[in-house]
Amino acid sequence: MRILILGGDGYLGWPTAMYFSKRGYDVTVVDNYFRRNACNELDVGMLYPIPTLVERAKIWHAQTGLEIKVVISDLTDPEAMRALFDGRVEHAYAWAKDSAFPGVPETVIHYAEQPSAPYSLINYKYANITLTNNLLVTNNLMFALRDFARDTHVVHIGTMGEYGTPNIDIEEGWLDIKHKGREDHFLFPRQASSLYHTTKIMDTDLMWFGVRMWNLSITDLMQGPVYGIETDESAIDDRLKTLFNYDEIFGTVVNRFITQAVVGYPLTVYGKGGQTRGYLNIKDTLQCVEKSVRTPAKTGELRIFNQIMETFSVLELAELTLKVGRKLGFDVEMKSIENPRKEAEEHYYNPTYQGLVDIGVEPHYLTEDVMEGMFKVVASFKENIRKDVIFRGIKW
Ligand code: USQ
Repeated sequence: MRILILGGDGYLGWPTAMYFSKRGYDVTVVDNYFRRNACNELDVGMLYPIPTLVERAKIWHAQTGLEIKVVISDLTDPEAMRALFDGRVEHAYAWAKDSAFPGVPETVIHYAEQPSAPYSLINYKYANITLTNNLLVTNNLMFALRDFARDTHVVHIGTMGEYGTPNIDIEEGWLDIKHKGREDHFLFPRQASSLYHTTKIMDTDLMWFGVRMWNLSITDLMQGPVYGIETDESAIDDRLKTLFNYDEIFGTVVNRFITQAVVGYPLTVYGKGGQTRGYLNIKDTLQCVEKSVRTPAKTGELRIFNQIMETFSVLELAELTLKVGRKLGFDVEMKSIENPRKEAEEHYYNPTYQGLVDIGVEPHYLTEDVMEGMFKVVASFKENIRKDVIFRGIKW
């Protein structure tokens, strides 16, 4: 099966590319280096340097004999997107053993988005970059599918943040509503708490439009914050590790807390710490995406799964980090700091997350052992950790 991964250089994109390549899929990755460029521009630091996407594909090939084709292009340009489906000459590989157009992909995995809530609220300029990047890429994809590939299944990464923290149970994407004696089936009410999350709501709306108008087949995975570094495929060569951010802008909370613990920076619990979210290991992102690819949405279906394995409050995560860090001999403290975000710090949170398990996903959990493993990897790069990028206080 031919798989096209949009955003193949990111935290999830590169591990996904290796995962599918290893399992015999014909993988092409596309990226415009947005994440690397933004990290450089904003001077956020990363735990370790990573090779370019072409270098990674070559290392992967040298280690496994498998080919991951690389295209460097900006998918906010509709022609760049369309070239991936119709094989025009503009479709130029930055690296491929065989540069012939492989044909229309049977599956597209769409990660090509600005993924950070704080980035989207730095100022109006970054808000606009987030809006234009995320919405244009998704809309360009919808039209490329309409014109060239209506049978192609799309797996898109959405976010649990689309739902916000409502005072009712969160269903998997849809809700039956009874009103004045009549009943209908609607997208679950969405209320995002950042502009980034708002673009994901708009993505869902664009995709739902494409499904209704053109009978497209789409799976939208509402994912919670991801943690982790290693996957089975990266274990074969250190240079294949995914990028790892621990800064305020691109780092997610578990990865940040472990890094803070390693350098003795008091864990940055925002406000009361009662913010509860659903979390998952990066290995489970790969499993969830693969199961979704293997059991695709039907023609004319927008299928939504909540992609989380367990829920924690920020305080619970800080306490776990404290316990594991101290056990390993690190000098760990936690400190509540004024919350730079506008979000509920104490709230009801009861999401449903059964759909992915029903199609065969076997969850990993954030146990003390798993966290210990992450501590060891992060500690091996301790000398690279920059305390100055851990907190800068981007306000909502
Ligand atoms: N938090 C802290 N201290 C920190 C960092 C975060 O208390 O140092 C809190 C935040 O205020 C928030 C929670 O931890 O309540 C999660 O924050 P996060 O930065 O890990 O996650 P978030 O900004 O919500 O975004 C991340 C990913 C995004 C994805 C989202 C899933 O960056 O791409 O969509 O997780 S979700 O949170 O379910 O919307």
